[in-house]
Amino acid sequence: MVSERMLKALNEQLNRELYSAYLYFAMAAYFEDMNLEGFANWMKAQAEEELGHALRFYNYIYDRNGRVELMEIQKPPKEWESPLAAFEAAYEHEKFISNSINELAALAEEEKDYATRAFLEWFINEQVEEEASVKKVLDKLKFAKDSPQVLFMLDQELGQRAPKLPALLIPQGE
Ligand code: OFO
Repeated sequence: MVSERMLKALNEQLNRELYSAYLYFAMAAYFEDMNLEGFANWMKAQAEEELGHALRFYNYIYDRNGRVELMEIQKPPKEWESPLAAFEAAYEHEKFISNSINELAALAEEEKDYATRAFLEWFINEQVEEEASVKKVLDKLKFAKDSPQVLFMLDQELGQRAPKLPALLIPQGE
């Protein structure tokens, strides 16, 4: 059983993970509109992985005999100034999420909730990967500046990304 304080914090993180999925779906839609299908694919894969993160929190809350409480999901932006601006926003968002995971870990330590602290280890490592993968694209976009050729090549590259889906999210028949 987790404390009321810990349960509230876990439910808030579940909401942030759902917002992350929402944000990346919004970015995918922005790229679809620009006919940058590879970028859209990358963002959809990112959004799907975020649903996986949300599911981990959902399941963990029940594993600890808690109650999931779904909250309103904030509306994400619809447009960005450029692909670069979208990836800058994605990078800022990932840093925000890393920070909130760290705060959760600090709370678990303060509460001597070592099971939650251990559960969060996966997310601490995942955030290193999340920040790095967004930063990698961001750096390439900075390098591309306004070159349509480089943007096209990057679009091809980002089209290769496949999501790492948890079993529950894999559509039947695949
Ligand atoms: Fe992007 O890692 Fe979850 O939110």
